[in-house]
Amino acid sequence: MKALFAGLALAAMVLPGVVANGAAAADYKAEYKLSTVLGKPFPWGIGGDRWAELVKEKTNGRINVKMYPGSALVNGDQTKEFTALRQGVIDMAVGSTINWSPQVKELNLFSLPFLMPDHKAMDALTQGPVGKQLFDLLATKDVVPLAWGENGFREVSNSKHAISKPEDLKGLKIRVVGSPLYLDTFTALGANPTQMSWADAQPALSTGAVDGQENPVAVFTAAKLPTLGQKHLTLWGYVADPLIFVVNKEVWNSWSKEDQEAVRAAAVQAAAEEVAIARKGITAQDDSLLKELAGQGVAVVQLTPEQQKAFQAATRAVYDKWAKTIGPDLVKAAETSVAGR
Ligand code: X2X
Repeated sequence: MKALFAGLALAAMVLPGVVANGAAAADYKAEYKLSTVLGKPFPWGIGGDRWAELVKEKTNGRINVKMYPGSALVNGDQTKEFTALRQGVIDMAVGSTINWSPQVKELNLFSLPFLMPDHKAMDALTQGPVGKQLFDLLATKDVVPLAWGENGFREVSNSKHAISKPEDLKGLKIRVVGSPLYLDTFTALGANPTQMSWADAQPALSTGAVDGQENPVAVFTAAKLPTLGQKHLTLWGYVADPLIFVVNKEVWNSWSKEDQEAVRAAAVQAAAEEVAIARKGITAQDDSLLKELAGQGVAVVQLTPEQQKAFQAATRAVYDKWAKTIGPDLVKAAETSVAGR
């Protein structure tokens, strides 16, 4: 009996990854750093937090995740997140396809103007062959993608006047995120786009250094952008950014099979919950968030299909140019998935 016990103790010492009585293996980190751009109460932050909570629960505390919102692990520069993730500076992330697009050009797919007409189209991409192809691609880049979440359809707002046709954007200074595709789109629409991080966007809006921005309604409200002078909001649904739940590959490989599956299940569950939260209040069935905005003095313009076509026509050349960069086959596959939704 004594000898058997000693033998087991020895095995636990010399075999990394052997877990005795559910205790963490010796090579597990005390804390895993999870990066997000937005924290709570944004849907994105709620999703990241929920993932951390579920991981702890499902691994019986063996994996302890701490969320770092505000792109804090990359000093607020959200376009550096993917590189930091590959390098292992970040262990895990819930990241927007837009912020990773500078490093993974295929992720620009979701930023093609008017590719996705509705949430169903988004689901057709993320939950279908296109989503699988993108996950396979990411898996070659030192990360393990686990689930698709959602930031949402990005609606344009500004402090000056209502936007219902492309000419209304003429000369407006619009803050855009860090993929050059957005510079092309807003330039094509006659606006004056300027790239900056989310951290810099809010002061720029409040001082009037920029006139407008584009972000999902859930972000617009949670960030209280109407209090920063953003009183005109146009629902044009030109692009939407999904979120991706990922783990750095080396970190992933350091975990037991059982813990890997627990982290995956936690991601799938947290992502599904997060998507539902991201869509709350902005659909035909439930437009409570839009009503709330009207109550805050925001003039909301909902484009008619005819009006939307004018924006689509004005950005068609941008679509065609970027389809080549993204990969014509991938774009074709996406168009087919959207058409068949
Ligand atoms: O910076 C933005 O606009 C945000 C928060 O939506 C992203 O990170 C893509």
